[in-house]
Amino acid sequence: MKVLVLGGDGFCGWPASLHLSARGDDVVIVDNFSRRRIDEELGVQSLTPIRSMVERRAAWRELSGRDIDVVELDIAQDYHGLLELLETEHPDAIIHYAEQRAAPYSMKSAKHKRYTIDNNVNATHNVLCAIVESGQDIHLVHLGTMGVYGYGTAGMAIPEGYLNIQVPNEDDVIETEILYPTNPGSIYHMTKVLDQTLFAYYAKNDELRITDLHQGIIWGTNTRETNLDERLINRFDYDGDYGTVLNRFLMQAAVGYPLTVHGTGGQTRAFIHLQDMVRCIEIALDNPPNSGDRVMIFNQMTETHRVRDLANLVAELTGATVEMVPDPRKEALENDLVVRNDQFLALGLNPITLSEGLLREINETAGRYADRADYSRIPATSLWTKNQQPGIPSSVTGSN
Ligand code: USQ
Repeated sequence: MKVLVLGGDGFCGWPASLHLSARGDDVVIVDNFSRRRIDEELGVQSLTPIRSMVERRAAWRELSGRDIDVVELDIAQDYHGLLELLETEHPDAIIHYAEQRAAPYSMKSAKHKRYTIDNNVNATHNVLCAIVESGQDIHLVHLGTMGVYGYGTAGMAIPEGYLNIQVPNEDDVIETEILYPTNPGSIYHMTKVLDQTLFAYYAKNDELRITDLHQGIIWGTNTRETNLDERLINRFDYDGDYGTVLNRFLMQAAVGYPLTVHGTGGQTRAFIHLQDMVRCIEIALDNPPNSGDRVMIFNQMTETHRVRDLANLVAELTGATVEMVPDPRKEALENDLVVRNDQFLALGLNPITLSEGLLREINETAGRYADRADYSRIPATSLWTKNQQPGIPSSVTGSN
């Protein structure tokens, strides 16, 4: 099938593009390369040496004999460019990753809040509007987040998007189904909540076929395809804005820096390995809803863990030290989390477990690249959490 991957240069978009191309899909990457510019703004860079899109494409062509087209386009700003693209390409499906995805980045200042809202909400609405205006029957697969449900203790297993409720009426009880009540913890997470409402409307009003994937925190860096050649390597973020918790702990352990546990580390979150993410995308593409159906929602996660348990596990495996630092975020310091993910399991997802994959991840990614890294290009501040410098690291003496 022909698939447009919006945001195909990013941490999830690039491995997904390769995975779909490898299985025979005709892939077109659409990206404005904003993620690379944000690295410059923050003064950080991927630990792994990611290549330009030109080099990435050439390497993939050489290795697989397959071509991935690339279109540079800002879908949040250039609606007509996007519409024209749909009219030229006639895709069967669109995968929408083209959103600013870091919660801490979205909370940095009024400018970052406004950028995140403008970019993410406009991008999503432009895609929906352009599908309708093009008159084509395109399946839209969107990368949402588990964060739309919020991180209080629900006291129940979080269902896949919808909640059956009973509302007491005068004489009887009305049974109905609603979207699970949202409780976003950042401006970024709120944009995914707003996306959800846009999807519900367009599925109802225009009968668009939409799948929304409520994804947990990714761990791991590479997939079968990105591992084929160093020129295909995926990005690895470890800084306080874009580095997600487990990958950050792996990097901190690799350079002999204390693992920065926020608060008590009692935050429980949902996780999924990057390889399982690309498999989920494939499953979602192959199992679209019908026109007129409600939005199809999957919980795209495989395990839940408490942050301090993960830190202790990494410390045990690597000998790293753990440091509790004041939490720079406004979030519950302790929560329980139980999540349903029956749909992906029923459709054939066979997840990589943290207990089998973590050691490999330590050796093959964070450890390998941190060993080769020139520490002067790893700003020490990027390993701290905001305004907190734990004990002076012995190996990271570089800068800041
Ligand atoms: N945390 C630490 N120490 C650190 C970094 C983070 O204790 O050095 C804690 C945070 O305070 C938080 C938890 O770890 O309680 C998770 O933080 P994170 O940065 O790994 O994840 P988050 O900000 O929630 O966002 C990430 C992705 C986002 C995705 C989301 C899925 O950046 O794109 O939507 O995970 S979820 O968390 O399930 O909503």
